[in-house]
Amino acid sequence: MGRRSGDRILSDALSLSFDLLAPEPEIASARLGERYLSDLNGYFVDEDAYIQKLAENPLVYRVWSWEAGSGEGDLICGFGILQPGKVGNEFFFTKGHYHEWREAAEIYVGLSGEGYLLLEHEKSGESCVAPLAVNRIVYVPGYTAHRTINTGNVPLTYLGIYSTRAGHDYGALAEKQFLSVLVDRDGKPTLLDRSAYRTQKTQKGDNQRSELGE
Ligand code: S6P
Ligand code: ZN
Repeated sequence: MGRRSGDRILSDALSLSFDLLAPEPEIASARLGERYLSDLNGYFVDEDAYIQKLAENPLVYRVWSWEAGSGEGDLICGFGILQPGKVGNEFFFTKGHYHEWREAAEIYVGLSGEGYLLLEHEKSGESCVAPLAVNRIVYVPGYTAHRTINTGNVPLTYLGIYSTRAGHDYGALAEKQFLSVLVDRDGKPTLLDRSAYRTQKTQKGDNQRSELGE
């Protein structure tokens, strides 16, 4: 049974059930993308820790994209599962992107787990983290790079809802990276300036090496 809306009949094809906490989640009629640690080469500050962890090459996240309609005014729903883990002191995260159509905003809905969205404005470079957890939504405005970060011990699951016109621009960030990093400092997620953190890491590395007499 359906009801007419514009040129489309509303039907079961417009409704989807999902369970991201199932042992092997499957989302019918959605496209699955997977990213392993090896897909995040160059993204984490601590390169030694990255190389070490690469031996296991864990799955970092899965995203299903459900496109119920492909017209200009339609929406895509992304279902994300981001695993817990760290590279050095940096929590596992998604690659992060701008939307190709810079004006396109997005709404994230937290379903389970604990984490944050790292947001960075393209023009001002201003950045912040917004908590993403159950019963939390985050509005990502246009012109804003966004990355999901899992700061908990269990998978972080969420929805991201955005325009079919949005598109993804990964290149701009792959080159310059986010200006901030979220690291575990004495058990607390702490937002730090990336370049300062990198300098600190390198100096520590040098000190450790000199302590070892290398
Ligand atoms: C899409 C939306 C999410 C991300 C997902 C994975 O606009 O923001 O569905 O695709 O969180 O992140 P990324 O940066 O690898 O696409
Ligand atoms: Zn997005």
